[in-house]
Amino acid sequence: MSEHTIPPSLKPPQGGNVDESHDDDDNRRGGFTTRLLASLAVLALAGGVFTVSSLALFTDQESVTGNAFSTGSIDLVATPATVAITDLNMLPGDQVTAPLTVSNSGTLEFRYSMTSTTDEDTLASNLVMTVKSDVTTCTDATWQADGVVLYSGVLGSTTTANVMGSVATGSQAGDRVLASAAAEELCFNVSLPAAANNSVAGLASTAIFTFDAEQTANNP
Ligand SMILES: [Ca+2]
Repeated sequence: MSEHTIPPSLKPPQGGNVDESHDDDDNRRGGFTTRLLASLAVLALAGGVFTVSSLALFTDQESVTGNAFSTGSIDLVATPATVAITDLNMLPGDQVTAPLTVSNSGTLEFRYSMTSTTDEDTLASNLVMTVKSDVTTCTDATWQADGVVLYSGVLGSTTTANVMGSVATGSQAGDRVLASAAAEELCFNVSLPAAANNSVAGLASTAIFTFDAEQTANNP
């Protein structure tokens, strides 16, 4: 850095009238001293900036990448999606049997419950529906051979009949647990008892089966 030059305005007065009073002399000296100190302070600051920028430092920086987040999903799939079981023009003593597969297509384990809602109550309350798991062959002839009875009762009701488990959050009796990507086959059998009489002749009832799934984790 080149040598700093003190501006003439900051230099002490040269010569001057020796007859001037000491007070004036002192004021000029005081003003000069103040201006000189201020100027030196500015020069010192400027010099300081040059000094910092000329330092060489060792540094390091490390980045931790990939801190990703996502949420899981609950996705119950019932197959078939419609007309899982049907029988028209039934007579007393008739039955129909058909499988329905419940799959977990989400990424999280879930537990599910099932209800049945019908569009009338008379025939629905006379039809007997049985739902079983673990049936080897789900047909009229073989559905009773093995498996576990999950439900046996009316086909449903207009006010919604509970078939298995509970739609209430949390684990209740009858709730069924399925891991992600798992599936289970339910075997449905609907019969019109041989004792059915003319009071249910000529009726029709359609049921909607509703499955409700909920996460099992953080949901005791
Ligand atoms: Ca539940």
